[in-house]
Amino acid sequence: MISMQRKLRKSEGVLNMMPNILLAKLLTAALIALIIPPCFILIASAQTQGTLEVQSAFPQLTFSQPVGLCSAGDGSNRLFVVEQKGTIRVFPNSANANASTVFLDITDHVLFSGEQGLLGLAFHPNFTSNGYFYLDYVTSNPTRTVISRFKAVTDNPNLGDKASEFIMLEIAQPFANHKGGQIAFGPDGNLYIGMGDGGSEGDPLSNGQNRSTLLGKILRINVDSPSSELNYSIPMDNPFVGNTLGYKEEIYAYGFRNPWRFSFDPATGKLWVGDVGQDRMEEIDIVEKGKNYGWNIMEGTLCYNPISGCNQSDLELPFYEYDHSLGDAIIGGFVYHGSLLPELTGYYVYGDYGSGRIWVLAANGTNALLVQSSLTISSFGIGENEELYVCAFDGKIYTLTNMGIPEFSKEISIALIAITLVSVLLSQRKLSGKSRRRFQYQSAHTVTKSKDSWATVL
Ligand SMILES: [Ca+2]
Repeated sequence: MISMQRKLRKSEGVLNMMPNILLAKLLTAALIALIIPPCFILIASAQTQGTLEVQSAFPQLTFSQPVGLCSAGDGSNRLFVVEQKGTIRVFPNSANANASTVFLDITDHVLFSGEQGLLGLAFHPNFTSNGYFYLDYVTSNPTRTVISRFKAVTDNPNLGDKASEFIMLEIAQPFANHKGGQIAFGPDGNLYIGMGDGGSEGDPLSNGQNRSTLLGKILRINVDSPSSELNYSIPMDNPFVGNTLGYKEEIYAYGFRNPWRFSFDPATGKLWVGDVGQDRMEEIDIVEKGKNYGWNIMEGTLCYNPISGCNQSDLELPFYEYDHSLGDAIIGGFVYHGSLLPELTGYYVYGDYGSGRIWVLAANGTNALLVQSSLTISSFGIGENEELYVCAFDGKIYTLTNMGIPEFSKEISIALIAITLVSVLLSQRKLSGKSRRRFQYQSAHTVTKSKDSWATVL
């Protein structure tokens, strides 16, 4: 910017010798140079205060309460969006996609209210050959979570067969919130299920610490080999297999409040869980078999019950946590392995429902803000291309992108035309020395300020 100021000064003596038309062109160019940077800043500042921005991934598609996104892993490059009311929509993973179709509609099965609804979808690792996919939804009379298997229509992979439902597991729900909802196949081929503590506030039934209930747990079941008593089987190395204390053998880990979203890092096999906090702390756990993640003895690293002096022995503290000055409900994300943002490779990307912030967390615990978005983030998802998508309650699906130079908007174009006209009019006058000096001062000031602002944004 210093060099630009110098050039302006040098041009002072030249101005009087120029024909009007050349003067107009010069002024136009100078004004464009002055006006554009602030426009960029306004655009960039409006969308982000982090290093990335969110961008609508499928501008022509809008969904109703999207709470999940995934692919079938079958090479079709389709995306499936879970709508909380009880539908799954499918569309080709293309920014130009202009329509989605209903893959499955079980709205008549689903209790859709608050945190309840159709909450999770996972395709079987062998979906290509068996057509199986699994759902986690809440239903009524009595209120309960249902984990079901469905099958895609054999000759139409864009249609799930509603009549094919095979209920794997039902879990009674005492209250209307904290349902968990994520289901995902782990690298071991087993189905992992995130179950909340059953709801209300503060875990009044102490489900998180009670290993005789499936509430407040991460569960692990083998869906491929039903047993004599169950529509699934218990993996032989589940931590409480064969116990004589009445502990549920489906439990993989316990002490969770509302593990709404979790994911596996395909590179390390680690299970990353975002456990939604009560009033003070949101936490991320890297969950290992058989361990106790603390709720409701602790909320993050803070004692919850009792509020001080709690017994922390044998409890796993969070891998990372943030307090409620930064958000109010963690939305667990994914370790990134896409190609569009190579600087994020191997880092965990997650967000917050209330604040719209999206962060990146390194394996060494270093955390950084990526985007301060205005979104009400409900979930993250991964496509077959390994790229990361963000589901938001405005009905849109977003991606993260680097802040590029925005294309001229209509408004900016109009402004530039207006500036050009003004500069032409100005060029018809003989500029006085006074007006030239004023112009120079404003130019240099504006440019310098713009640079500072731009640097701040970056
Ligand atoms: Ca915890």
